[in-house]
Amino acid sequence: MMKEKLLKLQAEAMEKITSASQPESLEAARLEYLGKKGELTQVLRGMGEVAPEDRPVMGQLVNSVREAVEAAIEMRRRELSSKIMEARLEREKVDVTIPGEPVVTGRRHPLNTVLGEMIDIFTKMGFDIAEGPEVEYDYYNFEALNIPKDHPARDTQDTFYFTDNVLLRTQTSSVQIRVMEKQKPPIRIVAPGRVYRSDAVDATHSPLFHQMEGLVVDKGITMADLKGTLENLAKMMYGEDSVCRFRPHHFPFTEPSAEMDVQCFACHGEGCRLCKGEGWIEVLGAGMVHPKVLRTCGIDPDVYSGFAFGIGLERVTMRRYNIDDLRLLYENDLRFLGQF
Ligand code: 2NL
Repeated sequence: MMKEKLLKLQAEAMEKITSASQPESLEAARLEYLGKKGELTQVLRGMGEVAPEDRPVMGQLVNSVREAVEAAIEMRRRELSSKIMEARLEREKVDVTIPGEPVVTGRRHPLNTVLGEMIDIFTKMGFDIAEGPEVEYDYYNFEALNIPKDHPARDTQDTFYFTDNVLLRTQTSSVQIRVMEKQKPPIRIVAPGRVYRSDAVDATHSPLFHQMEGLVVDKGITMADLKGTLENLAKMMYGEDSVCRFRPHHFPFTEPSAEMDVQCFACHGEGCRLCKGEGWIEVLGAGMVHPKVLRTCGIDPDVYSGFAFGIGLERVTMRRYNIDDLRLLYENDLRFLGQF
């Protein structure tokens, strides 16, 4: 009687265990048979009613049923947890071989790259960066720079005027005049920025372009300081082995004035397409600040002297990246800008 009951319980338990599809239903089955109030536990409690001579056999039977049920539960537990793991692995599967989506990133504009490099070079040489207004008084743009009323640079053909006295700056010298007005020497500044000239647009002209001017004023500044500083600039920009030359020139605001060339890095002075057969490439204009300019700014030219220079950023950029048309720098065509 009891044996039959036990075997029936075992069959029932096995059925529930193998059909349990969740850890929760498996645990419910375990409690149902092996828990404190479980069916098998009850049978074990009832052993007292079994005749003493039958107890060893029945005891063994109860134990073997319990062990079989426990073993089945353990097996099913493992099956379920590996099923759960498999399902999870499937769900969280990542195919690391799928090619990545290209990320479209912005780029620095080539003019800005060149500007950044030049600011870096001058900062390392001890220069400060100075800025000033693009809408400027005639006085700061021309008058203070020893450019008289009848000078061709003041021709309305070249300059955008708002009124007789207010204009768009044609060079960033105006920034440097403002600094000299306010600050006592020593002065060591570069003034980068937008400048404007009333030019028709073509491959080499634009009404808006960018310039970087530099100014050094102190006691005992000579042409040797000018040459040393600008040769250093050329070496930092074009390489340690670049060769420079200075040619006499004329600017109203410097005396003496010069232009600096670097030897063509494509042909090393032989003459080629890049340098248009010259062997040299013009890089900048410079000179010793005119005594009249210093005096106008309240600096005594008998005590102080200085040098100044101006560099066109577009020219440097076009040379650097082999760009043959200035307009490409302003059109913001992403097919062009994406190349740098
Ligand atoms: C050029 C030449 C130059 C200066 C700019 C300057 C500024 C002050 C006083 C004296 Cl406040 N000079 N600037 C001097 C020489 C040349 O630029 O070819 N620019 C594109």
